[in-house]
Amino acid sequence: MHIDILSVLPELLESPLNHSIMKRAQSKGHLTVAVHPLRKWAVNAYGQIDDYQFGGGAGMVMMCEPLVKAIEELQQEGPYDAIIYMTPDGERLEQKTANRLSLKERLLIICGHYKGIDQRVRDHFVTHEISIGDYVLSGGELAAAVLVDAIGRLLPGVLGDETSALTDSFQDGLLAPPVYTRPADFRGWKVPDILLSGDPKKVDEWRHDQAVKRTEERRPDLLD
Ligand code: 6GU
Repeated sequence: MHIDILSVLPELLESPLNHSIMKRAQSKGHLTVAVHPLRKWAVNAYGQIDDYQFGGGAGMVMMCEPLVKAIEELQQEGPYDAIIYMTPDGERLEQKTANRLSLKERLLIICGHYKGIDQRVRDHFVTHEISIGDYVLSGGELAAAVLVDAIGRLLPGVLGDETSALTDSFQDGLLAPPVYTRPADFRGWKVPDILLSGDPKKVDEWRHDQAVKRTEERRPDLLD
């Protein structure tokens, strides 16, 4: 998969995308990510990319021209399967969104700032609008990093243990069960016997029961 990201603050995306699993995804060749500074397509020598909003009111709006020039130039490399705008008024990101997007080949992600981008870019270019939750961030970069991480770890071959994404919280509609590692007794706090029983069927049943219990307690909305 290839992901292009358009941003006014490209530095914000560097660290999260170049560590741990995202680093591995890229060095193994499953994923390429290119962050493009939007100011490259600024309308003047001052690097202007935003302007006052029509109708008045506080806050700047990201202009059509830099965004459209950037999108059209990047499209020369090949068509996008999705052009995603990160915005708090988008559709809330869920595991199924990440699953679906992980099947695509080429994505473009636009990070919003200020009051957001001119509506005409949304109308004529954007295919998906995504929010990462009901709170407001200063810009779309951290949200874009969340989205790329959620997608990147699902690409075949990225996770060491090929099955581990399948046992994540949410993949089966349930929260993940509790996990334990050595020692089996720490300060008298014991690991549940069943996990030491060596009976994989019993262990699976226990994990499923725990996942249901945890989901009932913490996220009953997921069981509806
Ligand atoms: Cl995608 N962007 C911004 N600026 N704030 C957010 C968000 C996105 N998702 C939740 N809050």
